[in-house]
Amino acid sequence: MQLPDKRFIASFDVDAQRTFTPLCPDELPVDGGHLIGPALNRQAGFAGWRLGSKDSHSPEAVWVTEDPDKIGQPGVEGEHVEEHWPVHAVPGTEGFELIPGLPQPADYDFFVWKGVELDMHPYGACYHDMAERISTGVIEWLEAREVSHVLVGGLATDFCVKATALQLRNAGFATVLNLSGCRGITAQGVTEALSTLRQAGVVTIDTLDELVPAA
Ligand code: VGL
Repeated sequence: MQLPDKRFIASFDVDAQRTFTPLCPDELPVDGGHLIGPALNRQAGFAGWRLGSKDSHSPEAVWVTEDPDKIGQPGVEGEHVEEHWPVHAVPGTEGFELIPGLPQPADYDFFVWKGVELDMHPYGACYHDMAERISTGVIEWLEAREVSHVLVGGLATDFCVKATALQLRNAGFATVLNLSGCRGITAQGVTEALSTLRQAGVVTIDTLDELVPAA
């Protein structure tokens, strides 16, 4: 895929947090999630801007469950929460931290902390609510800089990465999902996510070698 000048390209590290890796086995470990740092750093090298997001959840959130049968299952009343999950991404704990090798949040050009309210658990990083009414500012920030292309990676492919890529595509950005910089929770979830994303016009690439920088 041919890319424009770097200043029109942003790179997005979605929820690349230890909570979604085997470093935090009691939270929401995703196979290989701790290994994507180098791929995300390389991805950022194709872009003029680097954005990131973190899940930022209370252990008292309404969607918290310890029942393994409930994890990933719907059933919380209200429009802002779709599924139950174990406690994860709690500020002040190891799981909240970015995976090894990434910059600190303060070193990104733009950063989103999401899911702070007890009854809100958004997946996408562009809106605070599931109804996609309250912007986190990502889209407006990119538009203000006339960014046209967004390269996306992070955790997990089948939830927050998928939702963020769809939101960016629906906002009109040429959106590229870098599969070398993502890991998913389930194989079936990833297959379904990729199908949905491709139908929406998101370009998926297996490796960054498929990108051709501007001359
Ligand atoms: C995520 C499940 C629950 C994600 C967050 O970041 O993909 N998945 N919470």
